[in-house]
Amino acid sequence: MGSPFDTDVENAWCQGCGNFGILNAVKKAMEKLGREKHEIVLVSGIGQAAKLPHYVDVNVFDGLHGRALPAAAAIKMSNPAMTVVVTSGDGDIYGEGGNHFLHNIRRNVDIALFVHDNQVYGLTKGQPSPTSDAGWAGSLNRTGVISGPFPPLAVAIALGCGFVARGYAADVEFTADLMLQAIRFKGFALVDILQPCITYNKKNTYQWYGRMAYKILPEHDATDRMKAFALALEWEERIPLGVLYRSVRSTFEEMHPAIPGPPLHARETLPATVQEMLRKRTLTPG
Ligand SMILES: Cc1ncc(C[n+]2csc(CCOP(=O)(O)OP(=O)(O)O)c2C)c(N)n1
Repeated sequence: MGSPFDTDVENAWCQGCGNFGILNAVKKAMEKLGREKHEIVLVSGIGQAAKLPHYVDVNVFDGLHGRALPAAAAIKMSNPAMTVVVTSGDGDIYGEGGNHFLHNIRRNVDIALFVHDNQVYGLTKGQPSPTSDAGWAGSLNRTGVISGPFPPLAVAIALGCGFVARGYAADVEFTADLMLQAIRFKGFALVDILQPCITYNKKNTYQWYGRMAYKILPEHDATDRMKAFALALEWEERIPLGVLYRSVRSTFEEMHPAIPGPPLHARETLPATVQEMLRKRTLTPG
């Protein structure tokens, strides 16, 4: 059955790719969110995962490689009433965009970030990504990865990210529910999603994730940061799915003195104010 968020853009993903489950989950979450299409913007970087916004009928912005978050932050700051969601790959966000990942969490900009974590650079045909398992050997790294993997959830918790969760592309309903919670959360919210890449990652397959992944028990107290941290570091034998950590603090938009008030497009620009600014600027040496 179709979704009101379908587009007629031709899909470029491999048949059976984990990205399809994530796309369906995004559309389900959008349907349940109950906001108008023009109130939502999907932002991405570059990669196979970063094509997702093309397939969802809302406002979209494709940033440069690794630069989805700065664009998303600017959109949110200039119009805080918008629902701003970033969807992109592990290479894009944790590699090229790693610095933006750290500092947008630290600032607590109210953005929901969904990472398609296939542990490989898919679009560029199989190089290891920051989350590739140590020892993993792909078509472009035949002797295996030497470095240990970047632990996104542990890093996010360490930085005080208020909503930290993990989904799984093969469990669409479960992942859509995490996405909806992340979008409704006030502050930076991360959902890292296990996403099998059937073409370039022959280790972390549907079977492998299916064996390793388990749902966090309902008794888990998501406000307990140390317990959340311990869960975030689980990987070698079992991979926890669900909300690991939850805590609320003021958002960047709430704290920034210039942001509260009407959105930028609705503010009046008085020529006299601009002239005064220019006059001061030309009088200021340096
Ligand atoms: C500055 C820059 N460096 C490198 C590239 C080449 N490049 C395009 S996509 C990509 C990797 C994307 O990997 P990931 O984010 O994991 O997404 P996937 O394709 O696996 O979904 C790279 C290295 C680029 N476009 N721009």
